Amino acid sequence: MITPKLSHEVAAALASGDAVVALESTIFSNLGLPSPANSEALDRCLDAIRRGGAVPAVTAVLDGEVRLGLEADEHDRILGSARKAAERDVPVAVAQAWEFGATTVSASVAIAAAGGVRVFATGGLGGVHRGAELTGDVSADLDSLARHSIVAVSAGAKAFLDLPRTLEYLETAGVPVLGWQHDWFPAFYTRSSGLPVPHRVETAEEVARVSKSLTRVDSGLLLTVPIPEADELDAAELDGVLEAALAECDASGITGAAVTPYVLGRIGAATEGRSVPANLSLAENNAVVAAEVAVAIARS
Ligand code: PSU
Ligand code: MN
Repeated sequence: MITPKLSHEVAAALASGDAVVALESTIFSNLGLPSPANSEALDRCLDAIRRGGAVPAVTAVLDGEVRLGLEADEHDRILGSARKAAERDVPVAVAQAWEFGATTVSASVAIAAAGGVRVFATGGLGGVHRGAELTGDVSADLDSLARHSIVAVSAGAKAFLDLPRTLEYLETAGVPVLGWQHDWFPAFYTRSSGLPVPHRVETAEEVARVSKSLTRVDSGLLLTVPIPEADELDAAELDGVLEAALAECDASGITGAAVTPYVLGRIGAATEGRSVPANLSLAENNAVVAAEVAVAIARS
């Protein structure tokens, strides 16, 4: 089992029962957002969590060490070039002393839970890919929520996934899916996928109560938060871009873990960069809600 190394601030917060929110590092690395938007995204998420009265805990593997919370002068290290580390890659990243393993949702959730952090914020969850009936490509993010004690906050799942199957998978895995003051499963850049979310919640206290009543010790839940209205992109335009980008992946043999960085790059180019402020806005907004939930859990 891993024992993550805690930052001084995270260790102090956990010792006194204060609110902590874990963040992944893939979205802030070169695999997630382009520079300098990645740096702005990180600052906005860290600030949002602090303003909400919680302590941020960025996860990463740095020089082969599993980290939960970074010291202030270390945050720059996650903005650079990275090797993507899902949960199953973490032991390898440690054994081979990777300089920077950028943790995905599955790795971050595992590290947060191992360190005793109960709330996690990200942009969009991985899920069931389109065509998964042939490729079998289902993100480890989904199972990780079923196996670790965590409240994961996201703007739904990544836009180019098969969202109906992603929701079906979460149902099969026994992961409660909640909608934050919203009836619809969000589609990342847009507020609604047109698919109803199984349960709507109105307050952080309600989420805290759900998290205390999970039926298994090591299990989590997904709290979906729609992107703020002002920053939403046009759904019809996005659909066209996604279809084209996925067709390019097929044509040029881009598969597996490489699909996300490629498609995100194409969306950025095709929307003339409008996807980037949208991505920043939803990530910050998720951090705001996650901090509120972490404070409610700490008080309850
Ligand atoms: N969504 C984004 N940008 C990202 C990711 C998701 O908008 O960079 C990352 C997250 O770290 C997520 C991972 O956990 O992609 C899922 O990758 P895969 O589909 O290979 O499991
Ligand atoms: Mn995959």
